[in-house]
Amino acid sequence: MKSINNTINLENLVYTKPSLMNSNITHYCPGCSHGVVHKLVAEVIANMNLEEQTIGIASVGCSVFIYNYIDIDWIGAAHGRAPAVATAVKRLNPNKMVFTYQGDGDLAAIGTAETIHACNRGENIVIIFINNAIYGMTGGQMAPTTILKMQTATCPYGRDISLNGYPLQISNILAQIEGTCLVSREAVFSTKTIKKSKKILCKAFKNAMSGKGTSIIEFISTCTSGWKMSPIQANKWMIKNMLPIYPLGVLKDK
Ligand SMILES: Cc1ncc(C[n+]2csc(CCOP(=O)(O)OP(=O)(O)O)c2C)c(N)n1
Ligand code: SF4
Repeated sequence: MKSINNTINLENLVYTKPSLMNSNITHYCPGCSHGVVHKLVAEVIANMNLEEQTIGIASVGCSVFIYNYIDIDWIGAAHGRAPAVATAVKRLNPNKMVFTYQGDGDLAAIGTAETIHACNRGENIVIIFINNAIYGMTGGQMAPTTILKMQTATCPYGRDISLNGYPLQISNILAQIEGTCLVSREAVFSTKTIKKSKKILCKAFKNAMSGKGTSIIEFISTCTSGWKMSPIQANKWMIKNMLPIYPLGVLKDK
């Protein structure tokens, strides 16, 4: 990293690999949002000089191997249990910055109880929530966040209210809980959204360090393989179909 920076003109620098991202090649599909969010997380931790103080809780789903890419301390949690594990880690290490990184299957299906109760206790942690409206890792099954009429492996005719209920806007529920201090819905499909996401992540990490309560940053994300779309198609589809159900913006900031 240092040798690259030493040989380029820093004034003209528009992109560089975050210092905390190692050279392992990620397993993500082209066009998947996970990689972009990983980069942001790595950048923000380094910018805030929290490299030695951060403990990430990896969950189950496509991002299960996040610990192979970002060089900080990690613990792997069983599917859905990341907020419970984060609770223990933060309580035992109050000076550490503790965050979870979870998909919508992990956070809003099997882990609903852990998520709600960690927020209700106001644990001083950050929850990074990747909502791609599908179970990516296991082959594209319906998630609670799947939008109406969206076709998945387990609702091939499209999500139907009478059979499957409504898409779960779980961040709106979490914003109602007293223990949460920051709940925001973001995305990473453009320079503008990426810059905004970085700022809000920084705020969330500061909250966790100053004991303000639980911060949740939801990223409306693409799953090119699960949706069976090219990266460009997936981003266009997401903007057109997901953002009306999951509008971007701050839901709570106290
Ligand atoms: C207790 C348990 N139940 C089910 C599974 C199978 N499983 C692995 S990943 C996954 C869903 C992943 O979807 P999501 O959390 O949305 O993450 P994504 O892969 O889309 O990033 C499931 C059901 C498991 N590993 N453990
Ligand atoms: S299956 Fe979906 S969520 Fe998983 S890496 Fe591929 S695009 Fe990303």
